[in-house]
Amino acid sequence: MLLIDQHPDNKSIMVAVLGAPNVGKSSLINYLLGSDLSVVTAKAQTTRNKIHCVFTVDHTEIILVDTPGLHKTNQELNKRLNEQAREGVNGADLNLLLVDLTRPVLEQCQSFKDNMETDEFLKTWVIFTKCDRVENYQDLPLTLVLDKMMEILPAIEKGIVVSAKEGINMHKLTGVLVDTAIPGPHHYDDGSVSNKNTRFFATEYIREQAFELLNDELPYELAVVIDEYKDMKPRKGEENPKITSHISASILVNRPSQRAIVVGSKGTMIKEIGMRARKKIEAMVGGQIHLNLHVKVSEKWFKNNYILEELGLPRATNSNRVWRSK
Ligand SMILES: Nc1nc2c(ncn2[C@@H]2O[C@H](COP(=O)(O)OP(=O)(O)OP(=O)(O)O)[C@@H](O)[C@H]2O)c(=O)[nH]1
Ligand SMILES: [Mg+2]
Repeated sequence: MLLIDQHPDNKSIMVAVLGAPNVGKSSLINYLLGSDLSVVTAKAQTTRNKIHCVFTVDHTEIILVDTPGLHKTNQELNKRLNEQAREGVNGADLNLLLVDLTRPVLEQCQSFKDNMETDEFLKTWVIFTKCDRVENYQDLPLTLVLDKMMEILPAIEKGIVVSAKEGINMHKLTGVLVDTAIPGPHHYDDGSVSNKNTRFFATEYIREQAFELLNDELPYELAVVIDEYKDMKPRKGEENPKITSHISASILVNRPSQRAIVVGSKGTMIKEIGMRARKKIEAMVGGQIHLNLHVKVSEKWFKNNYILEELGLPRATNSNRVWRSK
C-alpha cells in the first residue's frame, strides 16, 4: 500500500503461528480471519508452506503466518517443511506457540525449542488449544505450567487458553494482538487476505479434499500441482461469463497402487475430490470454474528437488543430497 494512502492511526503486527503438527494452527487462523482460507484436516502435516493470512480490525492490520507443524525428522520433504516453519518467524513481531491441551504440554514446549534449532527467540505467547476437549479447563494450573515453560523457553511472556472449535477466548486473543500492534503503515492493500495467489490456494483445496477423503498414510505421499490455470475472457457482448477459469491439475502419488485408490472404482473418488475442491475454489474466486483433475505416478516425488521447488519448498539448511532428475 502506498504511504500516501495510509491512515495516521494505522498499526500493524506480524505474528508467527507455530507448534507441533495438528495442534490447531490453521484452525485458529481461520477462526480469527473469519474464513476457511488455510487448509485444515484431521491429519497431521496438513500445512506445507508458510502462508501470510491477513485481516484488519479498524486501523490495525494483523498478519498471521501459518506454518507447517515442527517435528523431528530425517526425511527430505519434512526437513523442508520444518524450514518453512522456521522461516515463518522472519519479519515477525511475535510468536504464538500453540500447545495442544490434549497432549503433554511441557513436551510440546521442549520439542518446539529443539526443533526451532536456535537460541534466539522472539517474544512468545503460549496459546493452549482445544480447551473444549478438556473437562473443567478453567481449573488447569496455568501459572504453574507457564512457569515451567518459561524455564524451558525464557522468551515466553504469557499464556491464553482457547478453543477454535467453540470460539472460546478468541476475541480476547484478537484484542491483545490489536493492543500489541505497532503504529506504522500497513503492508498489504485493503482487502488482501494473503501473500499467496488463487493458483496456490486451488492446489491447497484439492489437496485438502484428497486428505479428507483418503485414509491412512496415502496423503503424505500425495501432492498437487497445477498444469494449467486459464482465466476466461468474456465473449463479445457477454457481461457475466458462466465459466471464469479453467484449471487443470495433477495429483501426484508415489506408486501405481496409490493411483488406483485416488482414482477409485469407476473414477468415483477423483470425481468426489474434484467436486468438493471445485466448490471451495469457486467460493474463493467468486465465479464458476472448470476443474480437470489427473492422477500421475511420480515415483518418490518427495525427494525430487524440482518437484519440491515447484511445491514452494526450497532446500533446507540441513537438506539431504536430492535427486537431480526431472
Ligand atoms: N476439538 C477441537 N478440535 C480442534 C480445535 N482446533 C483444531 N481442531 C482440530 O484439530 C485438527 C488439526 O487442526 P489444524 O488446524 O489442521 O492443525 P494444524 O496445527 O494447522 O496442523 P498441521 O497443519 O498439520 O501442522 C483438525 O481436525 C481440527 O478440526 C479446537 O479448538 N477444538
Ligand atoms: Mg495447518
